[in-house]
Amino acid sequence: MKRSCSLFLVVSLVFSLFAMVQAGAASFESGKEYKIVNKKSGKVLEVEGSSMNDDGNVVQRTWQNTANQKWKVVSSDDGYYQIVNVNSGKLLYIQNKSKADGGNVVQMRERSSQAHEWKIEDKGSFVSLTNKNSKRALAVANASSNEGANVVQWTFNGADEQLWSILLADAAGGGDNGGGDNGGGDNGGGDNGGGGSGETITVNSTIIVEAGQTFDGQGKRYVANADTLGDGSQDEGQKPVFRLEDGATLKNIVLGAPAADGVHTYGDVLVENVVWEDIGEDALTIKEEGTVTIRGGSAKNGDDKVFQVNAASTFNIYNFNADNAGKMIRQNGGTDFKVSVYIDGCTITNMDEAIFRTDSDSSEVTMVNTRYSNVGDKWIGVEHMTERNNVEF
Ligand code: ADA
Ligand code: CA
Ligand code: CA
Repeated sequence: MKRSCSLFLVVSLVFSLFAMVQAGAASFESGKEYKIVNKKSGKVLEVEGSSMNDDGNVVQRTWQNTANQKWKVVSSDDGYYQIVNVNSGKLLYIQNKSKADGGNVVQMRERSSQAHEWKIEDKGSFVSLTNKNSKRALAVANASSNEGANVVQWTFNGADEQLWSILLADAAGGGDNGGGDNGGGDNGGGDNGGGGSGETITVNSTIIVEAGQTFDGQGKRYVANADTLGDGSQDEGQKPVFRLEDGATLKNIVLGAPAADGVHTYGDVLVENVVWEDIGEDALTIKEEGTVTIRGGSAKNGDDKVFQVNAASTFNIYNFNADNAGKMIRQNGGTDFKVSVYIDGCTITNMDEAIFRTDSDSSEVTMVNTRYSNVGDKWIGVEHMTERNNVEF
């Protein structure tokens, strides 16, 4: 933790408990508002011009936190969902019940029709949305990353413009991480990745999420017992609050102070909607080889690193806000294994040294659809980098 900031612990939150609805691995809280972010563009699904009308067009645009960009995901029969625009109250729909590729996606008042129903399926770290009537997938037309590009249906082929993240609209990671040309918006002002009870749990010994298991904190705050796990200072050898085995998922967690040595990963893991209110020694460490995916959430106020990488890995970070630390990602000093970093739709601010620092000639980074400000040298020791559609502000 940074001393200057440790005094300003975030106001505790009161949340009501929501019924969880489940469909496959996807789960949405009734009554919660979500944004639906395209993988390719980083932009969100919106009703154009805040239309209130039937057939109002649905397009993509940079996240602006407006009601026409927020949706409720309501479970209907047999594992399908209706997707309701928060501004208009109308439902995501295929115009004229088209079953053709390119059929236009619009909003429509509730009617009894399968064209109002969507199946939401996990596709790796993203989801696809398939219309029940047409069996076609929600997609951005022509794989566009442009403002206002039309959203249509298309036969699913797994391309990035057909993949989406459905994230809580008020999560801390949801400030303004949508797109490269986003000039405004708030930055990581929220507090909670997952809704839930506002309860704080003191962790006395590391919580192990076993191989293939999911730990859903439902928005509760977890803090380390400083005596048994660590006080969140820069002392090495502190223990993690969570240990994720191969295939584990950690979601909807607030890590409060002290956060000790945060989260340790051992293999392929997913970390979704995890908010570090005050980074401990570091926020997360890749301890063993694997693909580590972070989706949504945020971390702030680290004395040194946010993410520490101690093993060869692929490290995907989507729609995450990192603020006020030494560097966002550090490959362990002096190591030469290969780390492939992919940063998409993030907001990164106030890094003393860099976004990624490595000593390895083989490591690489790709950064897209990301806004950043005051990040030091940006890259230190990085030999291979690709940057697209980012904005420095
Ligand atoms: C520092 C330290 C390493 C390791 C690392 C970590 O880089 O020099 O030995 O402890 O932190 O994993 O936090
Ligand atoms: Ca360290
Ligand atoms: Ca550490």
